[in-house]
Amino acid sequence: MQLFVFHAAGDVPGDPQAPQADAGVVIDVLRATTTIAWALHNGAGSVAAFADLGSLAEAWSAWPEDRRLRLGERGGQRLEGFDLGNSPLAVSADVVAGKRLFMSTTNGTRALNRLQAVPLLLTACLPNRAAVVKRLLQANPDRLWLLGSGWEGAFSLEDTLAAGAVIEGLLAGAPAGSLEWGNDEALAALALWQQWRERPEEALRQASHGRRLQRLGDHDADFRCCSQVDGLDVVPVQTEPGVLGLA
Ligand code: 3SL
Repeated sequence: MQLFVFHAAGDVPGDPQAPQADAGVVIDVLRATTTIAWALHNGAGSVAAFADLGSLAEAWSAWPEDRRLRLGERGGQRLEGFDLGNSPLAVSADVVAGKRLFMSTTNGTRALNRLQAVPLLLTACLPNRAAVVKRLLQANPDRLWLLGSGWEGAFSLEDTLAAGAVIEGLLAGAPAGSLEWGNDEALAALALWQQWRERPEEALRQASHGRRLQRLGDHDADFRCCSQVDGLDVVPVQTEPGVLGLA
């Protein structure tokens, strides 16, 4: 398995319709992929991810009213008129069970959109790291792309940190000699994780998006949730273009 890490959707090479990877993992630790994992764990039927709000509105209006919720965020804040913002704590079972979430966020859903044509597409966060690693080892793709969502095209510390955590898990579980570095970013991600693995919450808080969230208000519970490592046994998988579920 060749491992590649990209820091933002714009860094991914090639034609989005003909991706040169067998599997992709989208990561948005703060907070989109953490929210997706918790929503599906708490019984949401599926999460449909949209890069733009126009397509979201169209798809949402075609879905039965009693089985739909709109979840949206821009710049860290909930979108006007939406049912939910992008906090993993808001997607509790009483709110999301049996519903399709129509979701659009600043960076996470754009990253998902960029890898939509990859044959096996998963989302990862720190809480479901071990579950994602297990699924990847079972699938054993030749080329794996780990895509951090970044922030408006730029590097995000926390996403690359989690890419490093996934790589650490793969190195521990894969047969010796079966993993290959696809790019230097993958090696750098592992080094970043090794630096912070005992204090992930501190890393999230020091990261630029972590500081942005702290400026916006009290996000202590979100930081605690997003920095938990392992223990959440769900793997969001793209089941149809742009839609994630548990398969
Ligand atoms: O950028 C994104 O997609 C969001 O996850 C950002 S936020 O954490 O909800 O502010």
